[in-house]
Amino acid sequence: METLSHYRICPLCEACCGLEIRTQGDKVVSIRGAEQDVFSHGYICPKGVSLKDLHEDPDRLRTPLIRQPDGSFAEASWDEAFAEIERRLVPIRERHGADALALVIGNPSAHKIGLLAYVPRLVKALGTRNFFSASTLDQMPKQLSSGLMFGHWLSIPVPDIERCDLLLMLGANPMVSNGSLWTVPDYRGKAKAMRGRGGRIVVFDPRRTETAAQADEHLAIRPGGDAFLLLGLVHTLFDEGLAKPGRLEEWTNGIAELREAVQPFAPERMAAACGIDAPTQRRLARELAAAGHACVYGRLGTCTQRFGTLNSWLVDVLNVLTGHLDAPGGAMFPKAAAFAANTTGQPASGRGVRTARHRSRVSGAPEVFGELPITLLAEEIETAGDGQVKALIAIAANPVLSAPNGPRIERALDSLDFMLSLDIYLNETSRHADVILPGLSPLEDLHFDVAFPQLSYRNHARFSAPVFERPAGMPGEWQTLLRLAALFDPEAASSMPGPEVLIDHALRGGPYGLSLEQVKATDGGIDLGPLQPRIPELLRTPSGRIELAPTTLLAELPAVEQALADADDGGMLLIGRRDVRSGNSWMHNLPVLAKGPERCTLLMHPQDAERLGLSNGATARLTAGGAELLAPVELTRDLRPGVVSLPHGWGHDLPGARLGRAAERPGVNMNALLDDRLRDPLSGNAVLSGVAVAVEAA
Ligand SMILES: Nc1nc2c(c(=O)[nH]1)N[C@H]1C(S)=C(S)[C@@H](COP(=O)(O)OP(=O)(O)OC[C@H]3O[C@@H](n4cnc5c(=O)[nH]c(N)nc54)[C@H](O)[C@@H]3O)O[C@H]1N2
Ligand SMILES: Nc1nc2c(c(=O)[nH]1)N[C@H]1C(S)=C(S)[C@@H](COP(=O)(O)OP(=O)(O)OC[C@H]3O[C@@H](n4cnc5c(=O)[nH]c(N)nc54)[C@H](O)[C@@H]3O)O[C@H]1N2
Ligand code: SF4
Ligand SMILES: [Mo]
Repeated sequence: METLSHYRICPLCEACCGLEIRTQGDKVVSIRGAEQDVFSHGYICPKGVSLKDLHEDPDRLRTPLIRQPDGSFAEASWDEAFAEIERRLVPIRERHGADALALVIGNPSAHKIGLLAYVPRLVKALGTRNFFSASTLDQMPKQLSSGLMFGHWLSIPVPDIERCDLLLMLGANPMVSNGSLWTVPDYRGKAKAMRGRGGRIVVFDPRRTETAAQADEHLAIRPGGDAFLLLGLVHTLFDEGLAKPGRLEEWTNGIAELREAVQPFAPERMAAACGIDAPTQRRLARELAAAGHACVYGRLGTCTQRFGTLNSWLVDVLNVLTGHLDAPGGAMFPKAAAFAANTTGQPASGRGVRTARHRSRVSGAPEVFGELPITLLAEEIETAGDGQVKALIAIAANPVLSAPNGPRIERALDSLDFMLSLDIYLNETSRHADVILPGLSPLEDLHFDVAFPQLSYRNHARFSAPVFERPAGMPGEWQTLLRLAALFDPEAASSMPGPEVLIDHALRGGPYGLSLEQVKATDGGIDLGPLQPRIPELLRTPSGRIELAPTTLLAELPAVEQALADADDGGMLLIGRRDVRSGNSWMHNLPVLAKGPERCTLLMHPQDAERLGLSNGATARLTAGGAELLAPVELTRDLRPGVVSLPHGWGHDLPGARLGRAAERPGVNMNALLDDRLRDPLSGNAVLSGVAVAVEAA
């Protein structure tokens, strides 16, 4: 049989690698990195290879499922599934109003144009304010700080690593995660090249991660200590006369207010709370100011904290004050070929961002970027009254494992009048649904990244066609979403074209005036060059300037003072971690990733283990609030003493899920231990790291 070679962009993480997929008939023969890809140049990780297993996974859903009166699921046709949805979901909205229907959107939707570009249409048709997503488990703090500073939620600067001499990295592990809010395939190779040119990388992380081990300097920051450290660094810049924004000075508001506001936060006062001594803080501030091309980059570990928004802001404050924002080799803004709000409208002016246009019903949390904190989903379902959530549509989301207090979410889901899941598995969350509608295998779908070119280390335009024809009768997810929307508002659905038309339109209206045909004509995409300075053109703040000292952020500084007084109670702090062979909560069913050593272990420093009477392989009991977990101990000196680490996304032993392989080694759900009341009040983001736990031998 003839072997065909296909070019396919990987949808499994933010690195967006181009892959070469060889097929014979309907079989995948091999998957490797596509050498001709103008952006990823042949890089691939084990998850890319797992697309074959995903395509072939017998547990992956290929037809809709409808829950039967006995609780089991039966396969159904699409018409039957939609009839059930129409019969049960539509009346709930008629009876209880638009807000009675909530939406929860998960991570894979950021990687699928068929979901990302069409979910807004469903939201509009539903008219609900109860919109929740994984963004409040992840990057909402960075989106908020960027919105306040630069005027748009997705105007987020990224390290220009190919020209950088000094990279300070906080709370990120791109050697494993392959980058986040920074689309950078082959971080390892780029970091190596940077160091080869004499550049330096400094990593702040409570664990000596794979990224820290490969860097020049690792500083084991105390979990939750970033706000203290970053304030210490900003203070030093002012204190030592090193604050020199250079070209940006004329485009920046608030420098004097900021200088005043950070006055109390000298490194000498911050040292104990962040775990980094004052001379080191001062040295790093000086190095940052002196470097020709430098960048500060903070990611997940800095967002999933009480001061997530402050951290995200202070990272860019450092970039601005040292003249490294928007400068080659510094923190730069990509210019995407399509879909970027910061390339449309009037340059250097805009409306900025607003929050709290509405509030959550029960706790009164402000809306941010149209979303409410996902940690409040359960209470909106549980709490009776006007506007109570009675039905839920979950789209590519597994909050039972990925959000704090999963057991409470499970109970809440069970109490709904109706739940619909758009998911490719019958898993921990979708098992609670009344109807499950599957999507395509990634190999049956076209691919165009809407979000990640806005976060890429280099500008580019790429598209990939489906590898296989989709099975007869199987709709694309965009069609499923429009069909759903039409149940509530036929208008909203009818006017929306398919993805190819959408992409072509966005490319033509984009800053490079490309067409889809032009991009398709290439094998490996179009390189649009290194990042270029974009200030003031990029700014969409009402002032048309960078807002360095937004009042809502300055108003949080007294809370930092308070936390400083409360810091260090001497207990154990739990942090998370990621693994190369894992993708949040849903890839443990794929053989190529599931093999190898046990991954869901509790990492602990030998010093702590000795004190607690634990040894390698022993079982530890973790307790927090009323919850408890048992996990096998793995000793390592890579962890800061007093800190333990568990990965998230495990706990595949819940009854009713259909994940045969994952259930063989289920692991434990670390989120079952986390307190859903802890969040960054500004962005609504959950606190997932640095959480106090008690640890003992079981
Ligand atoms: N403790 C702790 N918790 C965390 C984190 C952490 O670091 N620590 N990280 C957080 C972060 S950053 C994130 S983004 C969230 C992620 O949490 P979620 O948004 O819940 O995402 P996943 O865990 O990736 O689950 C994705 C779901 O989508 C389904 N799916 C996969 N592909 C498709 C598809 O093509 N179509 C459809 N319809 N469904 C699909 C999967 O079966 C699964 O049910 O987890 C968060 N939770
Ligand atoms: N292989 C793999 N790749 C993935 C994923 C996956 O599950 N597996 N998930 C994807 C998703 S959804 C995302 S959002 C990205 C995330 O990608 P990254 O942002 O790189 O996130 P992590 O790899 O979780 O690294 C976060 C780091 O923060 C550290 N940390 C914890 N607490 C603190 C703290 O208080 N301060 C500081 N400074 N550091 C702290 C942790 O020890 C950890 O090393 O990864 C994506 N890529
Ligand atoms: S790094 Fe991310 S995009 Fe690249 S192959 Fe791996 S999972 Fe896919
Ligand atoms: Mo994420």
